[in-house]
Amino acid sequence: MFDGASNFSYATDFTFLFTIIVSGFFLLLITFLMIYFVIKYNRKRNPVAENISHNTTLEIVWTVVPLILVLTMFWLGWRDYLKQEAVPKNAYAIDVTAQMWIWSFKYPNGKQTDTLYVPVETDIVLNLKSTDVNHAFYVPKFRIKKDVYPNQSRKLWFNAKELGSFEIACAEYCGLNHSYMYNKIVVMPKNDFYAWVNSEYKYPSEISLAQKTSEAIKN
Ligand SMILES: [Cu+2]
Repeated sequence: MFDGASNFSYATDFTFLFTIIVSGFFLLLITFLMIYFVIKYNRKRNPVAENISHNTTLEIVWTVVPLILVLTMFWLGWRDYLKQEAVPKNAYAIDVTAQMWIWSFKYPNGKQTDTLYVPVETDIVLNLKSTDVNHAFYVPKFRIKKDVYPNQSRKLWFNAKELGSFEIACAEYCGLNHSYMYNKIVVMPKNDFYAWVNSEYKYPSEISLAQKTSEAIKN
């Protein structure tokens, strides 16, 4: 948690943590109260049942407090959803095609690869398309995921904050070799990316990429 590598990761992790803390707190509280009441009001100690009608203060508290908490969860999710849907106008566009069972990526100049390369600290928009069934483009480390449908183009944007290589998965079971759709997204220094994308090479040299990435991290 809080080790994501995109502009969305912190907010997503925060929402997740908030939800877990609230849920954990109430799990403990309710379990504790349940056990406490079972012991306190057991038959040996209270042979005659009591008829308790109501307690207005308590009822207001247990209505208003959870209401505020769940509305906060909703608001956190909604706020981040809106940000994720608002694609920046001049984002760098890459076409992503999903098919059984491979991803392919096409850059604005027509270059095509089966690993996704992106420049660091740049708004990137992916135009997601499928040629056959439903898939889902998922980058766990970036906390982004979107379903990819046939006959529909959907947009997913992000800004990578860390250099390196991260996993892409298909998160929608799409057939026998669904697991083949594990892939990599490589975040490169900006200059290297543009030099590579405009070159004739299909793949950046792994060695120079690793060197430059480690140099960039040092600086
Ligand atoms: Cu798939």
